[in-house]
Amino acid sequence: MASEKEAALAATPDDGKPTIFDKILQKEIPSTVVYEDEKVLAFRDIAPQAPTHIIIIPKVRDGLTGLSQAEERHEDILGHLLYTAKVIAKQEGLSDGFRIVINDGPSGCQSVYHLHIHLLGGRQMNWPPG
Ligand code: D5M
Repeated sequence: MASEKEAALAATPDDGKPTIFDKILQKEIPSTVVYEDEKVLAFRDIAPQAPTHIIIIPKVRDGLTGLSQAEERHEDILGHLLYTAKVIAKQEGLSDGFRIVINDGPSGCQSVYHLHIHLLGGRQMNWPPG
C-alpha cells in the first residue's frame, strides 16, 4: 500500500467525482461506524495511526472538499464537527487527552477530498508532527 504521503501527492484535489467517503456514506463500502447524527458520520480509520483513530465527516460535502474551501456558510457544520470530536473522544474513553488533525491539500498530506477530522488517541503523541 502506498504511504499516506504518496497517496496524498497522487490524489486529485477535486475532480467532482464521489470520494471513498461518499461511498462509505452511501454504505457502498463497509466501515466501522462509531457515531452518527443527522449532520455527521464518524468511523474508524482503515490505516490507524494510534490505538484510537477515527475519521469524522460531514454527511453533506457542500463544497467542503477541504478546510481551505470553507466559507461563512460552513461555520455551523465546522463547529459541529469539532464538538462531535470531543463527544467521541469521551465516548472512546480518551480521558488523558487526544489529538485532532485536519490535513489540507498536497502539502498538508490530504488524500481524500471530502473534509474530515482525524481524532487520534490512546497513546502519547509527539510534537512536532511529521
Ligand atoms: O486522510 C484520509 C484518511 O482516510 C486516511 O487516514 C485513510 C482513511 N481512509 C481511506 N479509505 C478509508 C476507508 N475505506 N475506511 C476508513 N478510512 C479510510 P487524509 O487526511 O486525506 O490523508
